[in-house]
Amino acid sequence: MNTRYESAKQIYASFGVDTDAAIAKLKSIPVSLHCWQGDDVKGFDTDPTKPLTGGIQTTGNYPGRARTPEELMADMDKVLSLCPGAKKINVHASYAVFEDGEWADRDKLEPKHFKKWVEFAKARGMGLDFNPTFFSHPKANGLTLSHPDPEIRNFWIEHGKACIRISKYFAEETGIPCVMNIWTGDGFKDIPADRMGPRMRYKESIEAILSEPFDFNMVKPCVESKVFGIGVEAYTVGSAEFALSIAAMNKDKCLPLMDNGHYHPTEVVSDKIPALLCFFPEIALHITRPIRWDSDHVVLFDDETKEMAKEIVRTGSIDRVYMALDYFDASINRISAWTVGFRSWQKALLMALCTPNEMLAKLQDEENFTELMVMQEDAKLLPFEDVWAKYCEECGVASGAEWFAEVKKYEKEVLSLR
Ligand code: RNT
Ligand code: ZN
Repeated sequence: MNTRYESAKQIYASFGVDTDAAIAKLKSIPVSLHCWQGDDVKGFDTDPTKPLTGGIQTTGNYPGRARTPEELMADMDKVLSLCPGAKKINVHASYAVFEDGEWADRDKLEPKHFKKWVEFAKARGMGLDFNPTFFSHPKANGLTLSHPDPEIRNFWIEHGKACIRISKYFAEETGIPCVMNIWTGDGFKDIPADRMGPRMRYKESIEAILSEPFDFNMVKPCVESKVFGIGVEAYTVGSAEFALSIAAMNKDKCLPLMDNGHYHPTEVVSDKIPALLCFFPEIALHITRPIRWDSDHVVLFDDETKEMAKEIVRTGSIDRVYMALDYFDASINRISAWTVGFRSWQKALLMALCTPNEMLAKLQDEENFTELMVMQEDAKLLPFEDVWAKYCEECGVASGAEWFAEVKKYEKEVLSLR
């Protein structure tokens, strides 16, 4: 194995790539693991038999879904043990852990309801990210932060503010900045009579949430855009232009978040990353795999995933991009779904770090497009597997599919008993 790595290292060196440095760098890049793959985005604060709302949908009914915080955290631990690299945990507000029969509505959530998550993250030396939950709730019927009824709007503004306070608590407890993402499925199924009204109300609501005091070095509020959702096909309040503009106009307290499932199918987020980095000091990403629409399939090591990682690395922006996974597949073993997605993004980052970016950019600047094509194709066959194997070995995880044996064992011993 080490001989294979030594030989690969030499081949990469001849392209000007330092694989030892690539491996060391990747170990320092935190990637946020979303808690919601483990339980089909159900959370713990509402009736789990009620459907998911907000225009998103999990499909499939593979057995073994996590039903309690304990089950979900145990499942996440299994995933963490199978994945290389630095991790953060991404929690939704609907995953509040209530104790002793206590319950609080979304506008009344407090840091104490997330103590268990802080303990979980701290014990594993990880940071936490957070998301207010503007869906799957009786007051989330079509519109939330953009609702014409001030009472409903205020309820959700109070939820957003509560979530800023919880994000502060996460950052203070872990010492690691907390990315807090605002996404709503607000929109209409059919042709609206007023497109601007809801957007003006959404804008004012987001600004009201951001008026809650926080330190922008430690809490990173984001606004995530979307093109459309299920049952919300005609109009989305938080469109791309809306979300980008609100982030641009509130640059001292908010970042844009791009989810690569949230654009028209021929648009690519890999191209949008360097566009935003020309203007925003920091941006955030939701990494997913859309098939024909925002289907939230498991992230794979596919071309667009690689291209997104490349843009982050070759623009020198690793420290400017907050990366989080966002998908939910209920049709296969959920631990495996989580693990494949996390490992795929790790592979994409490592491959990007092992790409002869400087050499290729030089060819482009010299307008040597013929050689650029030849070298880009050549670089695809570099002995990446050997570098990946070395990285996994150093991180103490399997490099190949041997990890799946662990998942099968866990399914037999734990998941199948649920
Ligand atoms: C939905 C958005 C959003 C959610 C999570 C659960 O289309 O992508 O980010 O997936 O908040
Ligand atoms: Zn998303």
